[in-house]
Amino acid sequence: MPRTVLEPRFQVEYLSILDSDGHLDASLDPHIPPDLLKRLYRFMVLGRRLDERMVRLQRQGRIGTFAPIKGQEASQLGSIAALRAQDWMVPSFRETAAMHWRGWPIEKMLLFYAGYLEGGHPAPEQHDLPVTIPVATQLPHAVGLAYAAQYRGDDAVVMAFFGDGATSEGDFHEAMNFAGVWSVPAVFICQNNQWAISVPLKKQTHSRTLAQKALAYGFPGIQVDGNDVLAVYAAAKEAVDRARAGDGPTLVECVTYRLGVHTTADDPTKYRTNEEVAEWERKDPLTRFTAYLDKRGWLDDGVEEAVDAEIAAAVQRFEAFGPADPLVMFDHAYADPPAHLVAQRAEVAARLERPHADPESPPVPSPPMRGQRMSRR
Ligand SMILES: Cc1ncc(C[n+]2csc(CCOP(=O)(O)OP(=O)(O)O)c2C)c(N)n1
Ligand SMILES: [Mg+2]
Repeated sequence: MPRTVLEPRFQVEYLSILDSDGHLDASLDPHIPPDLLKRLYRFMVLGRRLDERMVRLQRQGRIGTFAPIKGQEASQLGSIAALRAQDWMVPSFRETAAMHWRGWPIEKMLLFYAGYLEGGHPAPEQHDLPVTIPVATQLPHAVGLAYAAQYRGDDAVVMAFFGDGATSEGDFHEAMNFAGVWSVPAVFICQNNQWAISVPLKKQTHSRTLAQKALAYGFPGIQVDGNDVLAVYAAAKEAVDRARAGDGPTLVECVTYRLGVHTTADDPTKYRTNEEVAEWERKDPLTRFTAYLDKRGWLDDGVEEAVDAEIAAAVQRFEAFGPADPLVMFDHAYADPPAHLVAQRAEVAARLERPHADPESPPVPSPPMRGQRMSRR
């Protein structure tokens, strides 16, 4: 049966500039100024060291569950470095290094993971959304922000982060569809770290790449070596420039690997092999970038010591913050809280007032009338 070829030109490109030994493909050199390279390096080292410190803080019970970034420093920082301050960052839940680049103080991120409401507030002048735990729900928000920027004529690009697992969610596809239809100034950074908790990539999709999913929505997708900070930066910069010029969205798939646990509540030895991890450790983004900078003579002394001191000072500020107010957990989810939550809040408030009262006979407040607002302590 004769058929007509409608679209013969679909293609998905792959970009890699720095190999695992830190050798540069000179024909692809994006000529990033040394000052920016040094800044990227400092933030990559800080991202790695902060991650290690946060795991220890969690194990000591000083912060709660969090998602480490080890192995994904180049994906996060190479991409976020392409944004300007007036642009918008929309994170998922694994972007500590990128958030720090955007100006989130370390102590504020620690407060978030210790359960403080204050840890989730971007500074008033900051164009960032807070951490989003529900997978992929931030993507329609990102497209809404980009649509608003386009509508108002703001000179702003929106960069949204998500994982390989998020591409299985309806929110991802709805966001991509509207991004394409409205041709919004958005850049989608998919950190394909090969795993969605214990579910491997091959169980998420039968597509050859995640980048190609953009083609179905009518805009370009590119796959990059996500452990090569130069390649990530080059691809993200091109995508941001495209968006800023009014040429619409791009999906950038960063092929990387989560070297650590999914969260501090996870044990990856239950579902993946040591050989697999060792293979990706040889492609560590930090080792190869260090080797490259060393070859160029751009490796400054004392970076590790300086970032460790910065982290230690931030941990001290975090610990001096004073106890969190447990009643805050009842705020903000509902404008009109249901009766059982109002009763629970009153019970917690009473226990806080009389911490030594007999726990067997808690005061049982009568449920308030519907519509009654809860006030903070
Ligand atoms: C809507 C929703 N479903 C399930 C979860 C539980 N969950 C948290 S992270 C995660 C996997 C996400 O995988 P991926 O998108 O690849 O991101 P990664 O964790 O690898 O960074 C799941 C299923 C959730 N947070 N939200
Ligand atoms: Mg993943």
